[in-house]
Amino acid sequence: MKFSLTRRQILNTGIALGFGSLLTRFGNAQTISNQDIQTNGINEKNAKGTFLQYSRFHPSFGGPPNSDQFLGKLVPGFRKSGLGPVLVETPDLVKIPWKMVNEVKEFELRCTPVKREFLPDQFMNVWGYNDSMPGPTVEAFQGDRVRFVVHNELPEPTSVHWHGLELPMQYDGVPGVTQDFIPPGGTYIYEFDLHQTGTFFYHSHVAMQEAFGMAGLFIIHPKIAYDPPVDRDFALMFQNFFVPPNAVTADSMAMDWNWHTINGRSGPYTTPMVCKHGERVRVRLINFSAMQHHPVHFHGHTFWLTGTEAGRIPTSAWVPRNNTLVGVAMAQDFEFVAFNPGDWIFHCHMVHHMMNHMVRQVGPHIRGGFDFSQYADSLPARPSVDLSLQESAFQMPGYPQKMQDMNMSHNHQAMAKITNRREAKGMRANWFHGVKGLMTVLRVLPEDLYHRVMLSDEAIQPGEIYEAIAKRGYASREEKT
Ligand SMILES: [Cu+2]
Repeated sequence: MKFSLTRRQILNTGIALGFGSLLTRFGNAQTISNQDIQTNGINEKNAKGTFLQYSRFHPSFGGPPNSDQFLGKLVPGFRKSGLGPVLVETPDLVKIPWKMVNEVKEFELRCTPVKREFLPDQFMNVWGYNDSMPGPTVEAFQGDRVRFVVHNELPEPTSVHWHGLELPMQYDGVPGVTQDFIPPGGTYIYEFDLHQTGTFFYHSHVAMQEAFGMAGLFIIHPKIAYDPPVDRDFALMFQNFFVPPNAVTADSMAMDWNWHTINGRSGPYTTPMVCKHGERVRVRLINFSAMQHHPVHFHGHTFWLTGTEAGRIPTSAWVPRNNTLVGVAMAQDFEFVAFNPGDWIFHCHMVHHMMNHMVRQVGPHIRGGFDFSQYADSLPARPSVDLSLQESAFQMPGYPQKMQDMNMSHNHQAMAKITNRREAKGMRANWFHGVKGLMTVLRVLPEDLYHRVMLSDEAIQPGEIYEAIAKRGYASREEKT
């Protein structure tokens, strides 16, 4: 399937050609000969428009850059215009249910301690909402009136701030400034109208509680989907924590970090996002790290920045990127056409954010056969570092260049939690070696392979889907349509 040229594209092309003829007409010193054109690689075939066309099924330019189809900018998905939006998908997180009470959508939020499984069998003590960290996702529509009944089940006072929402002051959730603290065991009711749309979030307005994980996604859809409509809408929340060696409780006072989570899990436990070849996809990303900004990179595609934490960006101001910096408490919406079949990494590009538990080897764990009491009792009793444990001169001591504690040989059951998920079916056998910390995977699957992975229960061998895609390349759906 190819897109025909839009009127605007034809006009743009005409302007470019017209400029060339102007140069000739006015005898500009820089006349361009046919030979020059050939040697510069601007051959006739390209000039006639090879790169003006866009395909949703293979790499293509779709230019010139100010055209609507340039790198898929305004190329729609399969979903028709004028319909309601697709609902958001939040891997590894549930949505918060609501009930309609006198035409108000009522949500119940409990502020709770949470044991969150960052990696298989590695549970960390954090705080969140409704026994989840991040809290369950709030999904609402423009025009809704919402009510949040908030119960504080924590051992200390708290409050909830609705980040970015334009609401009556007394519901802004800042203790002291706009309300009293919600005491332990207490309840507070927030109620307001939603006139905005976009990627928002809610969080405790007690700083140390924020650093301890108390936040959640708050997605507000327009009643009719924005054009061009997307077929998939994913939302991710990035967070950082410091969990000291031999501890399972995050230290919210620390200025350091060693654990990174996407929707409450570290790579490779982050569940892959899966879409179909040719779909238009949106990924919403909120950075709720306490202290860290994240340059977020997506492989194999170019995405357009279509929204911020303040909502939709006008299309004239969209920016194409493959890596974009998302600062603390900022959100960005990425949209792209999933033209490129495969398993594509979606990750923060800070090298230290692409690892887990960087202090795992510090302290007793690096010296086998010793326990922590040897460190605590007396200096002379402390075991010395056995340098022979270093495998080569090029390996940094204490530095996790390998999958710390996550090799297949260590714990088959834990690895099964990663590899046995439906979303990871048919990926290469050792894919998890390349996915750590703030990393996840977005899989673009041709229709038939999508069906096998996501909808059928047939056994799929490791690498089977990867091999199928590598073999057939882009010739999947396009040939049928
Ligand atoms: Cu980062």
